Amino acid sequence: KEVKPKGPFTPKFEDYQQVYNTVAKALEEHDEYDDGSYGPVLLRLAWHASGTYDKETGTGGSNGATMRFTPEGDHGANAGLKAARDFLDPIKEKFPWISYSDLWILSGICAIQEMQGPHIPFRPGRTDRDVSFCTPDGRLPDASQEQKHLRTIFGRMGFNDQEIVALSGAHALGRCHTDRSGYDGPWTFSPTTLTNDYYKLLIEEKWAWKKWSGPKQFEDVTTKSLMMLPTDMVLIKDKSFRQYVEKYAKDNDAFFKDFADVVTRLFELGVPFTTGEDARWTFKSSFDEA
Ligand code: DDH
Repeated sequence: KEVKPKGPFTPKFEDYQQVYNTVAKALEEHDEYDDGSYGPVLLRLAWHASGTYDKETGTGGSNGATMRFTPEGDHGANAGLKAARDFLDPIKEKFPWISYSDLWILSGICAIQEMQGPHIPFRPGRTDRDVSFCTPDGRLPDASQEQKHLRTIFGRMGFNDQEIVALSGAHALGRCHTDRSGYDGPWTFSPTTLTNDYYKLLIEEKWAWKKWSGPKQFEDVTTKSLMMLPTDMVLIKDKSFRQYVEKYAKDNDAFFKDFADVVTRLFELGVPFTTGEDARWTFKSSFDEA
């Protein structure tokens, strides 16, 4: 006979791991999407939920999941992220006790780990907020800009040059869509596996302006099948950024370590946790030994 727990349900690590496993299974099942995975767009959802943080006012960040609402959901930078939110809806229905904001971050972590990236520690504690907490447009980076813009946008979140470069390695994953950002194509030849190829390609390939009527972007001269945004190229033009591109191009372990550290911080921006950093958990991925 089933024994129902008394009082409110307090989810534990095992419960969150079950959500993780369900996201991982859905990723595997829906391999018809894009390059074979919803992983990149799930990661982008978690990043755009978090990257609105402003350290001066404490507004924005991954607490709240306010991208569910207009106007934030309609901000240009968030075009296409409905695909990720819709993907997660059935999972939210299955686990009604988890907040959207915890679910989006947990799913971003799941996406990274299931695309063979490093483990990203997680702690719950995000609560969903109403439309009045939507952030103003313009807090996320604009791909047509230069180093000054990158330092302003990421500086507002609290990140330095090394952290900007480490975070940008996420562009090993996924692609640009003409019907979303206007840009077109993937950055690497393996857009559903996290590697340091983004840095290697930046340094080793020859890049030239793509000749087309779309927004200004770069293409690789050899195959013309890869792309870089103007903001990506800034990372090798600017001396301070470039030293980290060179470091990560040479050393995938160093990239994975720094990426895990900075993404952990990114995903916790603006969250009023009642637990300490020692309360973070690490989810088991499909690649880990049972
Ligand atoms: Fe990004 N990104 N991103 N990005 N991003 C796009 C796609 C993806 C910028 C612009 C774009 C980060 C930083 C930057 C991912 C993760 C991360 C697209 C294409 C544009 C444009 C969208 C589309 O058309 O569908 C700019 C500018 C910056 C910057 O200035 C540094 C960071 C920090 C991350 C992260 O995750 C930590 C991912 C993943 C994608 C692929 C999405 C997809 O659907 O595929």
